[in-house]
Formats: sequence, structure tokens, C-alpha cells
Amino acid sequence: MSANLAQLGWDESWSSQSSPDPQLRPARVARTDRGRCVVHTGDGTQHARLSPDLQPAPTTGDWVLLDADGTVTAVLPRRTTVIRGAGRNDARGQVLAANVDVLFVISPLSTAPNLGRLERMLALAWESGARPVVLLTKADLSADPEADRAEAAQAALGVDVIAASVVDGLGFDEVRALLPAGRTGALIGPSGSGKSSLVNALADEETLTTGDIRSDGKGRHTSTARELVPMPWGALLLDTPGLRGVQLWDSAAGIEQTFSDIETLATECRFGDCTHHGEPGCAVAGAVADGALSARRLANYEKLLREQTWLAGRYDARLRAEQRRVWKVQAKAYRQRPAR
Ligand SMILES: Nc1nc2c(ncn2[C@@H]2O[C@H](COP(=O)(O)OP(=O)(O)O)[C@@H](O)[C@H]2O)c(=O)[nH]1
Ligand SMILES: [Mg+2]
Ligand SMILES: [Zn+2]
Repeated sequence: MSANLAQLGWDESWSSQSSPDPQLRPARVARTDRGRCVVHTGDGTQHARLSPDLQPAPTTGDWVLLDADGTVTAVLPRRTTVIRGAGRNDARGQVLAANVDVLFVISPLSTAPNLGRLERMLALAWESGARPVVLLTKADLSADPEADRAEAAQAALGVDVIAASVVDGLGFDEVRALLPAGRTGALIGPSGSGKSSLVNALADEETLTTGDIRSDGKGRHTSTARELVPMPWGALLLDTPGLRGVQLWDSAAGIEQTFSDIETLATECRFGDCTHHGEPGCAVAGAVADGALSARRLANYEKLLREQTWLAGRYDARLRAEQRRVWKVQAKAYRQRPAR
């Protein structure tokens, strides 16, 4: 196994799923672009065409197999998948990244942490299968980063919360510690929250100390949408384009994990089908009354659950519509079958 492939995250488990065909070379997708993509291979970065019938469409972070012509012929099964909803009135999902180990959920400290948005992004993050970590960027702009960290932690149960700043390098060591060589981190968060700045700063700090600068003077890490950037210490960081709004997509398990405190409280309600709206013996309402649970958090939980229910209904409707199309095609083929 070449050291470069290992730094890209290739391991025994990937090679056992791969093809024994020595003509096929593994590569990691750095970026996709209608019908083409950029891949990192064991010996450099290159453009690659996609074979016409390739399913699923490769996404950033995918492990793929290249044939002798450098065409992508297979996408290996994903370990983790970051998917968001395509839009408010759209039941489709958009795959943002694959095979992410640590998903950094970004909230900038240019304002107080937006706990509702954090919870929404955490539901998506838990659903992905990657380990979520909250990263509070632009900590230099906060009067009290420690207080902001404590506040964000209330919305991020079981999740590390790190304050970071590219101005003074705060939090860099913690980010590096979460990403040993061969690990892949990704950042999701609103546009303008400092994602690209952080990726560039982490990539360049050691680039400067090791004197590894391109001869044409251009930065090696000019930011391109959803680019998988190799870090100098052997990990990879995936920058995603800014998300204007994060729509959920099939995030029932992610919501459950994000609001595990409420889910646990609900098991103590007197009625099994308690809606937590005025029933006697409601443990959830009790927790709100004695201050253990914030009314804001409960309201956001209910909002995300309603969105999820709506989506699940739409999603089922879409599957039924697709099934009807299949039946129509089959019926037509049957009518048009050659007479005996
Ligand atoms: N004060 C401060 N500004 C930052 C920091 N990180 C990024 N910015 C600024 O925030 C703006 C948006 O940053 P950018 O990295 O493009 O955000 P992205 O859209 O999430 O990739 C830029 O003007 C950056 O200079 C930081 O740690 N501290
Ligand atoms: Mg950016
Ligand atoms: Zn209840």
C-alpha cells in the first residue's frame, strides 16, 4: 500500500472491498464537475471522466476505481454520507460529501451562537454516520468565547465544542488532534462563517514552516467548491460551499440523537402517546417548568420533527410516483410485445 493512498484514507477494509483487477486503480474524489471530476491518486491529482452508466454519481470524498484510461468505472460503497434536503418544497436529497470521519458543524462567534440552527445541523451530522463536532469560528470577535462555548454545549449533547480563530490559531491543535493522518474531516455551516479561511489556515501554517510553496507563487489550496484538501500532517479537510439554509433529509435518527434528552424524558411521561401539550404526568413539560429543559429547545425539536414527518410523506409519494412510472413502462412494453 503506498503511503500516499494511506494518507488519503485508504485502508485494508477499502482494499478488501475493491476489485482484485490490477488494471483498476483506487482514487479519492476531490471535486465533481458535471460529467467529470478531479481525483487524488497514489501518485498525484488528476482529472477523470466518468463512465456513462456510473451509479451512484460520485461525490466529494468518494473512493472510486479508475481504469487504465483514467476513467471512473466504479464508486465504492460509502461508509458515511452527508445529505441535506434539496429545498423547502423539494423531497429530494443532495449528497454533500462521502466517507467523512469527523463532521465539523460551524457556528461563527461574530454573533451569539444560533442554537436552533446548530441543532438542525447536528441532526444532519448525526444522520451522516460521521462524528459531529461543533466548531465556533471567529472566536476573536467574541467578548467571552468561554461563555459562548458553554451556551453552544447546551444544544450539543455528547458533542465536543471547540472555539477557533484564524487570527491567533486558537483551536487548531484541537482540530488536528481529532484528525490523525488518513482521517477525513468536513465542515458544514452558513456561508461567510469562516470555513474556507480555516481550511486554508490549517493547510498553510505547516506549508510555510516546511517551505513547501509552489514555484509559480500561487497558493496550493485556492478554494474551490467542495474540495477535499490534503493537510500537511496527512489528514484531509473537505470544505463545503456555504449553505444558505440547511434542510433536513431523512433525519429521523439524527433528530433522535440530537434531542436524546427529550426522548429520554418522554419515556417517563404517564401516557405512552403523550404530546407534551398539557397532559397530566408529562415529564417533558415538568422539565421545562423546573428549568431543566429550555422551551426553545423543545419547540425546535417539535419543529424539526414536523419537517421530518412532512418530508417522509413527500418522499413516500415520490417513490409511489416512480413506481407508477415503472409500471407504465412495463405495461407499454407488454402491449408492444411482438405477437407470436
Ligand atoms: N475575525 C475573523 N474573521 C474571520 C475568521 N475566519 C474568517 N473570517 C472572515 O470571514 C469572512 C468569510 O470567511 P470565509 O472563510 O470565506 O467563509 P466561508 O464562506 O464559510 O468559507 C472573510 O472575510 C474572512 O476574512 C476569524 O477567525 N476571525
Ligand atoms: Mg467558503
Ligand atoms: Zn409528555
